[in-house]
Amino acid sequence: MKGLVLESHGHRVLARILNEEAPVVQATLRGKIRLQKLKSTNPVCCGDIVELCYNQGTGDWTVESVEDRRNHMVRKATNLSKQTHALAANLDRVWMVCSLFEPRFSGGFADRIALTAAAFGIPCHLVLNKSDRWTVEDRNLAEHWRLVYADAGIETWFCSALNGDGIPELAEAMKQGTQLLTGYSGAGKSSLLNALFPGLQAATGAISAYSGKGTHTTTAATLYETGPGTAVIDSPGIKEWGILDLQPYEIAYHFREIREIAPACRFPNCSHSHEPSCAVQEAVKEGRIHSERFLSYLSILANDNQYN
Ligand SMILES: Nc1nc2c(ncn2[C@@H]2O[C@H](COP(=O)(O)OP(=O)(O)OP(=O)(O)O)[C@@H](O)[C@H]2O)c(=O)[nH]1
Ligand SMILES: [Mg+2]
Ligand SMILES: [Zn+2]
Repeated sequence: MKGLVLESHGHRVLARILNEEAPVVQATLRGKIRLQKLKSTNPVCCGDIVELCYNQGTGDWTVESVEDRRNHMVRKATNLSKQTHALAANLDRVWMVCSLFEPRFSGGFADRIALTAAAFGIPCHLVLNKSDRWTVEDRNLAEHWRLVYADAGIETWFCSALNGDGIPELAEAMKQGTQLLTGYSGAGKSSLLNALFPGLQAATGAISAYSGKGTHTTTAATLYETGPGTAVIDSPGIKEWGILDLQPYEIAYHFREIREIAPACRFPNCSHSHEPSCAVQEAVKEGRIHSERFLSYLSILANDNQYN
């Protein structure tokens, strides 16, 4: 029997049996699946389609195999870590849910998520939540980021889970396929899902007044089916997004602004970090490439060199 994984907890998953009026079942992974995917902290993740088997004798369900994924979002637990962690599989879009403050927006963090989505061929959007708290200057800052990401080929949405601004538009955009919400803890992913899909009851948490950082309220990625063939995945907040091993040219390729200008560099294998007659560096100086994105690129490049 085929099942859709709704939650994954290491070697146990929660899955819904497909094409049947069956309830959700808990199933344990067969040892061979664990061995096949040793490098991953979670061999099966939400959004996976699995083959389930019911054991008459024990009354237990097991996951026999995992179908090949169309795509997935995978990161390293930290930059130093060798192990990978799969957030979710078989996605139609990734939403980077951020706020300007509490937690503070970080272009470097968003760019790492965007790079990963691009590397797996998944369209990615930016959401700036908590617009109810913006002053005029804050809104200008939000508009600035919107321009930066428009040049990167990433659409930005402003919204507030609190007062409902921008929610109908977002709800409409999420009515197709499977959507993953990811980002820092406390940015409002779960609140947003509750505002977008009333009745969902995703758990939310208050920001700790002491640290200004969110408390980790969502503990496991959870897939919620929102209609026939449509789903949203809430995921636990992330502190650091470790990029998988990508070659320098792949990193440059997935920064759209860099990809467009790179053919004008003198050296075909230019890394745009130190080479003479680099068209990308020139474009940054002239403001045709936003310096925020270029700095992200350089920092990702430097990390990678460290580990290769
Ligand atoms: N002012 C304001 N506060 C919000 C908004 N959305 C969420 N919050 C608050 O931000 C805090 C964190 O919200 P969550 O929805 O739990 O954040 P999360 O991104 O799911 O966090 P994790 O599950 O830890 O990753 C809560 O106190 C929410 O009430 C918003 O649009 N405006
Ligand atoms: Mg949450
Ligand atoms: Zn160059």
